[in-house]
Amino acid sequence: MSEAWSTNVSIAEIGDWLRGKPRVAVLTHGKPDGDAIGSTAAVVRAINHASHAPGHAARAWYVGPVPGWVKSIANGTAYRVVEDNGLPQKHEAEAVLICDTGSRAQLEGYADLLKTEGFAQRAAIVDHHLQGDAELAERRHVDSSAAAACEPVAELCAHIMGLAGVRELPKDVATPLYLGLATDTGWFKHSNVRPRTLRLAADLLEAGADHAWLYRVVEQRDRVSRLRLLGRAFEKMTLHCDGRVAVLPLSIADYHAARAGPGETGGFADQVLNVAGVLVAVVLTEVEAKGDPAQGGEPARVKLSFRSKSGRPAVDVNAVAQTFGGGGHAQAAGARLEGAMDEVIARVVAALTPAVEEAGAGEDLNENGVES
Ligand SMILES: [Mn+2]
Repeated sequence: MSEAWSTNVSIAEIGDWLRGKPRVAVLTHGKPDGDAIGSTAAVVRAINHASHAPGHAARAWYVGPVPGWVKSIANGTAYRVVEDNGLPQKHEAEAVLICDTGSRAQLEGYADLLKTEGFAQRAAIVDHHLQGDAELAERRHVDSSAAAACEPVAELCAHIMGLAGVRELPKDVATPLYLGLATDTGWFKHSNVRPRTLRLAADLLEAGADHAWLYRVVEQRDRVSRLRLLGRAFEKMTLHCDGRVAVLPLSIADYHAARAGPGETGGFADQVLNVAGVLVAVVLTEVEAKGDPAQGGEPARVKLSFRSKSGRPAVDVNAVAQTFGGGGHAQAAGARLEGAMDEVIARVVAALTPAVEEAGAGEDLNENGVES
């Protein structure tokens, strides 16, 4: 019988359990983001501050690619990248704490460790996701109403250090916690922000979290090549469905002209959603053929990245992406299609039109001067 994905221990119980362990390996989902790195770096520091043993009692283990800013955030705190260092040895993983995920698929990079005998008995999870694999760890604290894993992890850090509250945390623990809270809420813009999110942010600021430094180090690190590519995408943007759908095609030639590499389009569609009246943005990227399709190579394709505005009216882009064999979330989804760019655009617009009609007009429609 599989266990339910829900809380079965309190934060205090996880804290007490961790405090008795000489060595703790802290894991998180692959391709770690701000919440993953923030929550793990904070708890590693809290354990090591509380530990009187010489050397580092706790260490984070990341499955990459890790973001370029990880060194600035970790700043001397022990971490290892699995691709470079392998998995923690048995003696290094007497206790395992998993933050910001409880999903086996997201922990694939640690598969050999997860398979070791008695792993679940040595493991605890602190997470905020709606789904997870309960059998991974015997101890679970899952708060799906938390905007970030850093919310329950902040409480855990205070408990491990024996403090009365989050406000008493040292600055080097408060700062990564603030990072997780800020990035998982889009710097406090998304619908997951609750009064308690802002109260925790305030407590972390009182503890000395350096929020302006964080924004600079983590967000203000764009490359000129990426912005030039974004410029080309905006230049070529076409609007459809009375300005409610924006389509941005990028060819291989555009990448060359901007001197940009693949993967530099992250966040483009979100930028387009800043346009008034636009409900859905689609970035279409030409992907070169790999080898001869007749010999098992991949034909040329167009990669689709859909984003839709939250709030009302909203379009479920996951449903649209699924009609192309892709998927994702209601507000962010992707797919891949074969065919020439113009052909693919026509198919995408045709698929989006009924969904957009059903959603209705944006209340701010046409403020951007779209000709109707
Ligand atoms: Mn998270």
